Amino acid sequence: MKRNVMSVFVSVCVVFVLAGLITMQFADAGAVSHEGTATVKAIELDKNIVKLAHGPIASLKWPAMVMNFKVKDHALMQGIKVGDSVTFTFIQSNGDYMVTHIQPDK
Ligand SMILES: [Cu+2]
Repeated sequence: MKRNVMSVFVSVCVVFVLAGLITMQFADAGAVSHEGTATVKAIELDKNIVKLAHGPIASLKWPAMVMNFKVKDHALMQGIKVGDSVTFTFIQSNGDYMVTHIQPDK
C-alpha cells in the first residue's frame, strides 16, 4: 500500500516536470519570428536602433508603419543603408522588437 502511494507520488512529480518542460517549450516558441518588408529610414547603431518603414506584418496583425527596431547584432547591418528596400525578420524581446535578420532586396 505504501508502495502504491509512493508510485502515485512519483508519477505526479513526473507529470509536473513534463508539464514544466512543455510550458518552457511554449515559452520558447513565444519568441516566434515575424517577417516583413521595409524601407530603411535611419540607422543609429550607437543606439542599437534601425528605423524601418515596414509593410503590414500579418503574423502580428500590424498595419504598415514607421517604427524603431533594436538590432540583434551590428554585423547584420553591414551593407545596409538608409533608403534600402529590405526583407527582415524580427522577434519580440523584453518589450522591444529586435531584428534578427535583414537583407536588401535585389
Ligand atoms: Cu510597426
